[in-house]
Amino acid sequence: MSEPWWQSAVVYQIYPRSFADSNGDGIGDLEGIRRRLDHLSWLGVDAIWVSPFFRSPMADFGYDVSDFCDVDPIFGDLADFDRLLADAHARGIRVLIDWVPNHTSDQHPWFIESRSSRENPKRGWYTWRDPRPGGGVPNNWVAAFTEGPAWTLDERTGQYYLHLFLAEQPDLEWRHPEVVAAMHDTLRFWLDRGVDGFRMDVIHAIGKDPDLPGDPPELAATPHSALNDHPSTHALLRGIRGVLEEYDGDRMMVGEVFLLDTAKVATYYGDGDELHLAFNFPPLFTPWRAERWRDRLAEVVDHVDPRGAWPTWVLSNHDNRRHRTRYRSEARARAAAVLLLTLRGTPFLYAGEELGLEDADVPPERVVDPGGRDGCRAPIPWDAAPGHGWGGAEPWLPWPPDPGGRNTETLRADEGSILHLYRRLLALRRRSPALQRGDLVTLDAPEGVLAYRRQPVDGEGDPVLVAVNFTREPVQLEVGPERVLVASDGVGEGEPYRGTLAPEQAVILG
Ligand code: TEU
Ligand code: CA
Repeated sequence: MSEPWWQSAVVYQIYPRSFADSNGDGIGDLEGIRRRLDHLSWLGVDAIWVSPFFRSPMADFGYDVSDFCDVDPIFGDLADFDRLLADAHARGIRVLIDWVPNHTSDQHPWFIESRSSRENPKRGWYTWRDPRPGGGVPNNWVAAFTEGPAWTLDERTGQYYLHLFLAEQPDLEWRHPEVVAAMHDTLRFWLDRGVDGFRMDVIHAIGKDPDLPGDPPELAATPHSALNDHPSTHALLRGIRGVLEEYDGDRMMVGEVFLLDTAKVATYYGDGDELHLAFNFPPLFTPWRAERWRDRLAEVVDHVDPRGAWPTWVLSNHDNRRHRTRYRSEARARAAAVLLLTLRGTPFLYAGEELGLEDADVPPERVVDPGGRDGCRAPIPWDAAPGHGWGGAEPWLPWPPDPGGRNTETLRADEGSILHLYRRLLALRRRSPALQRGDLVTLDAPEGVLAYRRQPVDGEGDPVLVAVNFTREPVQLEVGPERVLVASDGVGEGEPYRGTLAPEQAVILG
């Protein structure tokens, strides 16, 4: 039996506003993505995940959806989507879209109806509660971004509605069967169009405790979205999985489970009947230290593997500072790329990390995101010319540092660049069954070094050995007669390994 495609795939996240602009309005769009598919083919990614492009008032730049089954005009239209999908598929690139099931926009027709009166048939599609006796919010849950209450009073009907994110993002009430049915239909809409699957936004939050118990006082400053872990979500996920299984062709779902605890994250794979993949975010918040990374690997071995579940790895996304910024040097970003692309599991790249982009320095007057996440959403520079491939208009956010040097065209012309390193890593992964699906065995290594062997599962292909020197010193590491397949700094590739790792160097040996 062949293994599912998403286990060996490398997925590339595209934040559509920031990727490529086709019509010179300074905002990236679907046609812009389509025109840049050659870059992705050349790089060698297997799939793209496109962040939301649905109709939206853009209070949260598309994560506030007012129509799940249409494209926002700023990004194009359904025909543009169909063309993007067809052209991606023609290149063998799968397409995942971003489904936002926890909430809608407050401008979604469902919510407009729901808030119109207490008797409206859609009242129960959202979570409405009376003020507490004597007035005040129903519980102490805190919303993400604002750190204010997760409740907003609707003056007209005298009740509060729940929103774990912005007030413009009311939470759907998944205990209501009509919500389940309507949301399942939004999946079918896109599955019918041919998408290969979904990234599912804050999926762990869709089921809530119907009693809405307050969060413990010591966690009262933590957004409830990072704490919500109610058992009812698991049955909802099995229902969602059932919708995907109505379709052929290995459709998949990867869930954003924003609980910073790998043991909890692992439960969302269910018994092989919930998420196919779950994002595990503790590594994304892990500093550049060998011991800390060893712990992260051990957590996956302890909690994900025993379920027969397949891990994921991610270092950057559209919500957090890029790892190039967090780790503060290109040498580390290169070594981190070797790590990310050689661990056991599905790696997710965030557009621009292959260019070694740092977050943009966004002056206060240009900050537009209520969560302050603008820096990592800076536009991707495509060439060295002043518009960097974005046509005339000033893009919606400032450029990342050094767009004249750090752009796709300039780095493609430089074989020693980080972009070429990513390409070589992807090419090696693609031809190495050990890297794609092999077991991972951690090896003894000197302090500050993480070393592991990737062992082919069924004797298919050769094992490879990976060593990452997290320190600023050269380190001796004896591992027998091996050849350097890839080195993060390019030094010694194709030559026999000499038994020493350079400072902050990572190598793949085989
Ligand atoms: O993010 C959910 C989420 O939990 C994060 O925003 C988290 O609070 C943040 O990373 C803290 O570091 C998802 C989307 O990825 C995000 O862009 C949306 O704003 C949010 O859901 C609401 O839809
Ligand atoms: Ca545009």
